[in-house]
Amino acid sequence: MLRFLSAGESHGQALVVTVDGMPAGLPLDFAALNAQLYRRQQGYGRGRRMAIESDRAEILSGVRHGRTTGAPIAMLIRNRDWVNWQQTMYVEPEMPEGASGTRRADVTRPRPGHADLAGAIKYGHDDIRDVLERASARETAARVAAGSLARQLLGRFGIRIASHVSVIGDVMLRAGRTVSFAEAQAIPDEAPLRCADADVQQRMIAAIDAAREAGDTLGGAFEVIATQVPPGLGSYVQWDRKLDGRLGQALLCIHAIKAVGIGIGPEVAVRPGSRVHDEILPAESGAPLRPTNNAGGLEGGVTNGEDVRVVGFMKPISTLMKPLRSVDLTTMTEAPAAIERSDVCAVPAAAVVGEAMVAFVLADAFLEKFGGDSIEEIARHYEATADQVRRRFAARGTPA
Ligand code: EPS
Repeated sequence: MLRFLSAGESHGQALVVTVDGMPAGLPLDFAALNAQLYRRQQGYGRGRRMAIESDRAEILSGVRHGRTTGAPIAMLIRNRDWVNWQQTMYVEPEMPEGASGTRRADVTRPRPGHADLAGAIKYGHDDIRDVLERASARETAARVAAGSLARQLLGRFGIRIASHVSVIGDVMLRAGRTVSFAEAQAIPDEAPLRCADADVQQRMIAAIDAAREAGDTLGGAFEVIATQVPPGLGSYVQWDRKLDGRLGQALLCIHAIKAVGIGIGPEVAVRPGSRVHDEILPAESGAPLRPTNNAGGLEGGVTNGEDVRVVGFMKPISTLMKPLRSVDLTTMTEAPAAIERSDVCAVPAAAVVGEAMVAFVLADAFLEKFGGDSIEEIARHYEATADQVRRRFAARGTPA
């Protein structure tokens, strides 16, 4: 229903993203879109690049007088750093006159953990820059722009999304500590690591400082929470319609994400069934109550009306200032891996990207269930379904 394609290199002119499938008639909040891009740039442990950029999305199509028209929405995010890279990244066969920046030497020593080696083999590149420019996590700015449109669509129907950082290296929230949607939502964008516990956050900062000092990097984990998600998104009837599978893909395709948990995630493997499954209790009125939400709002690949909770586990950034061993591909001899300017830790940024990807997948599933060409049509379908569910449960206990 909803799809997007991005293009752009980390040090090229710009990122571009085209979002297709947005219904007509959605008023867009441009400031909210740019606020999401700003959030992605924050976080203790980012590198110098984030001081250069201040990402803004320019909408080129699909929007008129502030409202979506139903046509594809193309957006442009310029790279301010481009002025420093023109001599390295020019598009023309010959360096254009007046190209600025410096001409950088070829990158020939792949970084373990990055796409460098696999990409150079796959595409036959001698200069690994042809790989890393596109494999860079800079591309996630485009995803946040696309996700922000999806978030605004969901917001029209009361669905909201927040995130928090739960792990940095070996520092983590205490076991069993559940962060509510309200708590995650209340964390200020300026909080250094957007962790829900101030003491834990201080220890996380210390861990990042120690890693920087050691020329090392740190990964971690974040949780994305979506609230007021209507029941019935996704389906159990076919493998590719299961929403948990689609959310897994949405997070695993973010740079450096190596594992995903839904609800209590890997904990399900070690607890007995009685401590995993969320009981179903009768309510005074309305839908049955769930006293716990270990399932993260998904049963059978279908939303059950509880908050959707998804955790992303991120590996440490692969550019190490104290590089690991590698091979120089020109001489095939051992050499330290290349060093590119980079971040020590980018988990808070990944959390914002995670929100965007979850928003995108939820909006896609939302349009599948309630779809229409305009917001008005979708709203009619949405209200009618909500009403039907209300009536079904209101009838409880009344004799037939
Ligand atoms: C990033 C931009 C990049 C890196 C980082 C994320 O900019 P530069 O390479 O100019 O410093 O800061 O990308 C990586 C860690 C990576 O491995 O590519 C961004 O916009 O998020």
